[in-house]
Order: sequence, then C-alpha cells, then structure tokens
Amino acid sequence: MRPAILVALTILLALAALLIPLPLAEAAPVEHRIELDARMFAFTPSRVEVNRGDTVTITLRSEDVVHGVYVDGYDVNIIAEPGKPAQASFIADRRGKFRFRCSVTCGSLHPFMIGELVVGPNLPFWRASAALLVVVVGTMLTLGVRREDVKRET
Ligand SMILES: [Cu+2]
Repeated sequence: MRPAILVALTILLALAALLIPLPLAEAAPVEHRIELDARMFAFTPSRVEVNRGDTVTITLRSEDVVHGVYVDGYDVNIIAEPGKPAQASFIADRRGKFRFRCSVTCGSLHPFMIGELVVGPNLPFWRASAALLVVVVGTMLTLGVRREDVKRET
C-alpha cells in the first residue's frame, strides 16, 4: 500500500472514531435526587454518577457552617445555611467529569472541599483514546511502508 493511502486511511479512521454516532442505546432519562451533606471540609457523597439527560436535583444540607456547592460546567450554585437545606435542579446534558466545589469560603481547607459529578458514559475519553490508537498504528504502518520503499529502491 502506498504511504499516501495509509495516511488518508489513518485520518479517516481517526475521524470516524471521534465522530461516528454510536448506536448504543442511552438509558432513559431518570431523576436523581441527591442529598448532599456538607461539613468542613468535605461533601458526602463526594462522587455523584448520573447518565446524560438525567435530571439532577441536589439538596444541599450543611451540618456546621454556611456552605455552598458550585458545579463546574453547569453553572449551578446552591448555598445552604446550617439547618436550612437548599435545592436546585438541572439537566445533566453534557457528558464528562465535572468538579463540584464549595462556593462559600468556610475555613482553612475550603479550597479542598471538592467532589466530582460524572455524567457518563464518558464517551469523549474513549473516542479520543481510539483516535489516538488509530493515529499511532497508522503512523507506524506508514513509516514501515516508507522504509520498505527505500529498501526496494536501493
Ligand atoms: Cu464549605
């Protein structure tokens, strides 16, 4: 096979890995009611997993001082005083991992008061990995073919 064809094939396959819509049936959207307890300096639970399209309702409950929760990428901010739970809902319409963090300065370890919202399955990661693999294999094959050509010519 000529190198140019291999290169074209590699690019095509990499694009396919990134862009082709998978026929994977997505789970029907459900509502997740998450009771998020906040106390210096952690959230419980610290990891929340949902599927894309799900409605997420977070009830933030503070057990000591005023805490907040801000979900990166979703622009959701909830602030709860002790004894006064606060609530917000949003639709998890983007896949990926998103940090949620305390949005009210609550003490020395406040910057470390973080958790993770996983909206899965994490397709972009697998697509990127597949594309990378294709590019690596394609490059190796192309270089191999070139070397054979050089040998033949000499
Ligand atoms: Cu806090």
